[in-house]
Amino acid sequence: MSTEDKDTVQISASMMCIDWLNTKEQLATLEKHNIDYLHWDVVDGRFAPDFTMGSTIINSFRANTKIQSDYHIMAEEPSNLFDSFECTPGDVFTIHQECSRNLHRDLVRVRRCGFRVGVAINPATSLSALDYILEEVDVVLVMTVNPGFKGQELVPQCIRKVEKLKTMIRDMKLETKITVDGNVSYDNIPSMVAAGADILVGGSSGLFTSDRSLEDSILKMHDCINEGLVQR
Ligand code: S6P
Ligand code: MG
Repeated sequence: MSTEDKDTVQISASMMCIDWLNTKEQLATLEKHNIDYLHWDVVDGRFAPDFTMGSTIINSFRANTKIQSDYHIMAEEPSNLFDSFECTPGDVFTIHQECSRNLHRDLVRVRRCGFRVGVAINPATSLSALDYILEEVDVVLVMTVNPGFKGQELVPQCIRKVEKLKTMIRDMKLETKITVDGNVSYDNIPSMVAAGADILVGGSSGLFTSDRSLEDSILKMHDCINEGLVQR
């Protein structure tokens, strides 16, 4: 895909999958190829197992790049964390529908912090959970694996969910973007894009792969995106 078309489908680099011993070099490659977002998975060890990154690590990257941030907060009662993360215009801040006691109130607060507002839903969560909230959000993040870890297998019925969500968004004449997160692999990208994904989270199966350079992986992802776009 040429850089002129890159707005059609964007790439968000999952930073928990970066090569931690070569972060400076990898960040430069992401910038050189105009990667759209850095995807920050924040896990609290309660909503999802394991722990990932906190604001100290994230802010040290942010201070060294112009790439926008795409925060993915996998934490119970996310409102406790709203003030912990820095924001520049265009950054996306996504919280889970399953984690928030009062989703509407939390989304209003996220917007007031200056972020573009995102809601994430787990594989087992129905789209009906978005019925009275969709018009308030800029991005819906459809989890295509269960939250917590890299390197998991796609939950295949989530592709059907993306397709249905795209139809809902079109019918409601909204501008809401759809992010897919989890096992965004070369095999899965074409069907994810064909179903309507606008932002792909590149992790260990598409972007930070063990058998290709980062540069090659980016080019391969663009090829797969193009394959999906022709199927739309
Ligand atoms: C999972 C997290 C994701 C992963 C990413 C892994 O909890 O939200 O952002 O880091 O999806 O990618 P992959 O290709 O290893 O599944
Ligand atoms: Mg994520």
